[in-house]
Amino acid sequence: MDPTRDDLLTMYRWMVLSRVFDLRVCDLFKERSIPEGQHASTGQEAIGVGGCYGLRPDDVVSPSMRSRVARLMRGITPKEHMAAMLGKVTGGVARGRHVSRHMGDMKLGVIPGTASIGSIMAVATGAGLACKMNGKGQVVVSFFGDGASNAGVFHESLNCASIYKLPVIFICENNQYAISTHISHSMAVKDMADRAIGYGMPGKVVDGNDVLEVYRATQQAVERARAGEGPSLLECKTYRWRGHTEMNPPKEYRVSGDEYDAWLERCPIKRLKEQLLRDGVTREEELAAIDSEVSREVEEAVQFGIESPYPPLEDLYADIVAPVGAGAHGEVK
Ligand SMILES: Cc1ncc(C[n+]2csc(CCOP(=O)(O)OP(=O)(O)O)c2C)c(N)n1
Ligand SMILES: [Mg+2]
Repeated sequence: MDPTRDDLLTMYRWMVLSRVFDLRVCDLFKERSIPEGQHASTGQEAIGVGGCYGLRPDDVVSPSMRSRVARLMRGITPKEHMAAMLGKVTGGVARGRHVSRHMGDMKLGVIPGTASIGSIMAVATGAGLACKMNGKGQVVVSFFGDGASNAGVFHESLNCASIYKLPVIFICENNQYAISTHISHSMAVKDMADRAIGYGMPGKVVDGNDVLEVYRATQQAVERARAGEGPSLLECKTYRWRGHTEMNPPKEYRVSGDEYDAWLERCPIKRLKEQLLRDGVTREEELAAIDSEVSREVEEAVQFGIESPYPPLEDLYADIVAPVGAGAHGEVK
């Protein structure tokens, strides 16, 4: 379970890809090239990466709005993802006809998102039931926000997953805000992970800005799930760096003046980088080479997206209703 040098550098690469992709999308949004509001994951990269790294290809992931990197790690390419952002026909299975935060691909085990906050947790729980029935030891990783954890569907999903001992790892990205509401106004407990007691499953508080801590906690929960012992709840504490969407100012409504700068200091990428250098795992030049390669890959993705065509008008109603006899689309294989 201890990550090798290769693992560490690959995790670093995913985190940088997430950051560069994210910030480029924010620029494109400001230039009005992107037709949807953007929910940036800047500052939260360690959760998606630590939660997905080391999963089996046949496992299932249910990304939240902020764990975009989960889709990339499961095999949706940066080109496809960027094209989806730009509403282009090359943007994955929905061919540019959805908002990209709902992007999924069941062939890659990525459950598409839903608009109603938290509701996807019920779908992830259902996928957990499918995994259990398949009997192949697959697990589901379900990402969601602190705001989502206050919705009724959180209770229904965790209760159901625990009763049936489903192999689901519930990962809360507690970035402390739901739009403009701070958790102190919406949560009666200090640690959301304490709620796990009520569902008879392990609950753990994790430093969400430490990719290795997220990775280790997830792997422990994955082992338990594969062994048929049921679900776990991980509360990854982190901070939302930007506005709820790129249409909102980043700093208004923060509860305390210095929290913002203090959290920026805890940047998960800076932290991993410092650790890798301190431990002699790598040198500045090797990390700089990864940074430039990632920037090039993102620029190629932007170019690809910009040059791709929009979906044809005739496609507008395609795939809304399955043709008779088409069979189930989107089952867990
Ligand atoms: C049922 C429902 N209520 C309200 C909304 C509007 N809404 C969209 S995102 C959001 C906040 C989500 O907060 P959180 O779960 O903490 O996720 P974060 O944005 O912080 O990642 C809300 C209230 C919604 N989409 N669905
Ligand atoms: Mg939140």
